[in-house]
Amino acid sequence: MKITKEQFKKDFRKRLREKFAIELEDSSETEQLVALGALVQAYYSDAWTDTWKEYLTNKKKQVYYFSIEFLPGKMLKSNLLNLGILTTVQESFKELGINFSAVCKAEPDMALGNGGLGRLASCFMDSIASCGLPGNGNGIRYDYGLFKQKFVDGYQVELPDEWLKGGNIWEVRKESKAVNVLFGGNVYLRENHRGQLKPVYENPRILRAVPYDTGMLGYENDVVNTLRLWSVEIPASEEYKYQSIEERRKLEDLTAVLYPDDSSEQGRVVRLTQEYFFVSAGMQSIVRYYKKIGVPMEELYEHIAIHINDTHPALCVAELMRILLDDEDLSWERAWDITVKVMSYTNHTIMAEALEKWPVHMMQELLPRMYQIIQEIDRRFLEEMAHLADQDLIERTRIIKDNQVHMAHLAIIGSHSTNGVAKLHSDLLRTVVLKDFSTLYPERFNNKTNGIAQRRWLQLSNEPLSHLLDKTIGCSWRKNPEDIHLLMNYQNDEAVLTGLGEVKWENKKRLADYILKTNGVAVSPDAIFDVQIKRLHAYKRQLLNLLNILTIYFELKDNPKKVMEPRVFIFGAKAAPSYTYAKTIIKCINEVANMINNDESINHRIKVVFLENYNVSLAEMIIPAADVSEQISLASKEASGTSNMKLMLNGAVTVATLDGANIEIRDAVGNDNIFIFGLREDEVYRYYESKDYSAIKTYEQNPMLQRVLNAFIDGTIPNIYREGQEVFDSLIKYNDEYFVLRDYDAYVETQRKVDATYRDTSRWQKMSLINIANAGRFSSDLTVERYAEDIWKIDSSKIIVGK
Ligand code: GL7
Repeated sequence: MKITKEQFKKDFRKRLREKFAIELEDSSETEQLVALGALVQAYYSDAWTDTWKEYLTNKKKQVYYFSIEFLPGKMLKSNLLNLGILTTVQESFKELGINFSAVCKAEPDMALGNGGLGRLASCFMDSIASCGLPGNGNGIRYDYGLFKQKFVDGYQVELPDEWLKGGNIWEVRKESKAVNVLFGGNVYLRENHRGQLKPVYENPRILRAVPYDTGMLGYENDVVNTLRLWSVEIPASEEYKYQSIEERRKLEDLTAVLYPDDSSEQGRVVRLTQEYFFVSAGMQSIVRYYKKIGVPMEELYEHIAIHINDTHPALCVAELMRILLDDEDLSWERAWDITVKVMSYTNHTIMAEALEKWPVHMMQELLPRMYQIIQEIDRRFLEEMAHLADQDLIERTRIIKDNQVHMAHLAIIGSHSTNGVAKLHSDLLRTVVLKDFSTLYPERFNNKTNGIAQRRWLQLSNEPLSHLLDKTIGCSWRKNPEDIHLLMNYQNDEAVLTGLGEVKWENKKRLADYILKTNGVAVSPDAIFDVQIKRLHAYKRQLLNLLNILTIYFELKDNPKKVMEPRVFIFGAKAAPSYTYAKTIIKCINEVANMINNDESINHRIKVVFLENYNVSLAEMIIPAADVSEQISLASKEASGTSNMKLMLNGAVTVATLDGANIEIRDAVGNDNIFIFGLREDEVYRYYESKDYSAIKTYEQNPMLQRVLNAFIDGTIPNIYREGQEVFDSLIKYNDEYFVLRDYDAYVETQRKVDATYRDTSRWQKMSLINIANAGRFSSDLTVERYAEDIWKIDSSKIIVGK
């Protein structure tokens, strides 16, 4: 949109008065934020209405992305950028004497997700709108986002994230679109007057699902799609049943927290309830909308695509069947045919715990109608496959077995597409993890390598680099991410390389200031900034990083004159509250940091910094400042990774195992511009088969490794009496499940190469440039276009929205 500064300033003052009966001069940053949010919303409200009307009148096929997590972070700057008024607002604020960054800071981070999976969903929302694709998100409006992490004596402490306390400036409550969702009770089938079998519900618990919609703005294209998040309420008709506050609260708590503690049965019931809650509400609202376009139910798949993001929304399959059978009177065969054509599924991990299974008794009690339908899907699956010779295969792939409902099986059998999120991951799905299914349905399997929204991860979070790119290769990269490749023409241009160095230094300085403020540790922007930011998980091997840090530390202690570049090791990671081993690692990193940072004898050559409360906003500050990107998961375990792409785009050079999307990054930049080390995935599998890995042997044969590991248990690292032993045991007594020791030597050696390469400044800057220049292919715009074309069959070509 176009707006002059004068007009904007007038509008803004007016909004402040309308909202708070206040003059600009007396307003607080939060009031300014709320007024600006309301104004921005007013600016895009026409485009929002035009967008859905356009979809409606042209009966455009739309995708609905069902995800139990969305992780948008702050949305103000992104909305301003996409509306095309970011600079206007920044300049106007300056003229008004308002601190724009402080206003941005006042916005809470919307963190309705844990990590990569939720963030990917939000990158997709941005890209779907920016590519002009008709698509919407469907999820849960949690009252509390992902916990706030604090460190107390080096331990992780979790505090509630009350992100809604000051209200959410972007959401619109859609009272009129509320639906009821039924749980529990008894369900039996009875013949109606037309001879059809229909369910009769006895004593169900009825919950009201109220949607809150948020506009998802496309980049300078007047498209505004919808993210619909559901919140639970008690329906008026049921009020009388919940007279005590406690009973009410128990119900209302259903959408309170993002990840109920699944170590207890009660927590697991809440989680399953949440899953059905947002699936049923979303599905009902889609069908209601569909009926408005006035096309027969049989053609549903020509107008609607539903995407199941990981197994959490897998009940979409059974719920659509329920609606088509029970409410729309379709035959099973017709309903099934439609359902399979409508649904598609993405698998995001090969870790077994993520392939959800629910006990039969739980599903029966909580979701009796769902269970009946799943039983019938299972029965018909067995019938359909009965002709196959391999009866074991059928047993392995059926949905209900061992008294459990296998949600991934439901998702695969009930959809036309199953994809992994990087080439290697998709290959492993086909050949190992879901091999049986790919034997049954080879045509359903495909790969869609993840991507990242480059608007947020470059244009917004790294303005200095963006300006340098504009100056060097023009501005087309802002719309067409692959145009960043033009930067390759400057790989030997001294001025550009120096410019890149200056940009990086500026970003490092900003991060250094933040580190000093938050951690009280002084670090120099001249040091290598070595970054590992991701959830804390044993397979991601933050521990391997720590072992290398200790190695360097001991080398420095032995030889204070050791030739090496100063380095700052930066960590950001949250551990799941019930994952004690991950918390142990956090404590160990923090204690090593204390020990090293306070040891004057090594002359500040290395520093270790663990930043608290890693989230989207913090990522936006760390990533532009990174020199080295640590992507060191055990090969085969990280499905894709997406911080690897963000760091590369910002000029960090990757130290990586050949895992997930690291392989595609290697292919993009070439072996000379990345540091690859460690076991390959086939070697990992060979070890699993041969069972001849001995961690203790590795330990015994390597004196430095011994010294490093002993430091965990001999008091060298202070204050980790219990934790040190736990780490030591995990490696030695329990034989090092993630081959940390096996990869130790290779990793230490590679880090030495990193050090030597960094010393050659122009070589390093060239590597950095090549990484930036080749990151365009990891734009989520391209990823969603592939989903749109191959899986969802939706298109943007004819969209002409608004003016
Ligand atoms: C994840 C994968 O672990 C990660 O590798 C991938 O990039 C991401 C998005 O596809 O999905 N799976 C998962 O359960 N989480 C992830 O981040 C939390």
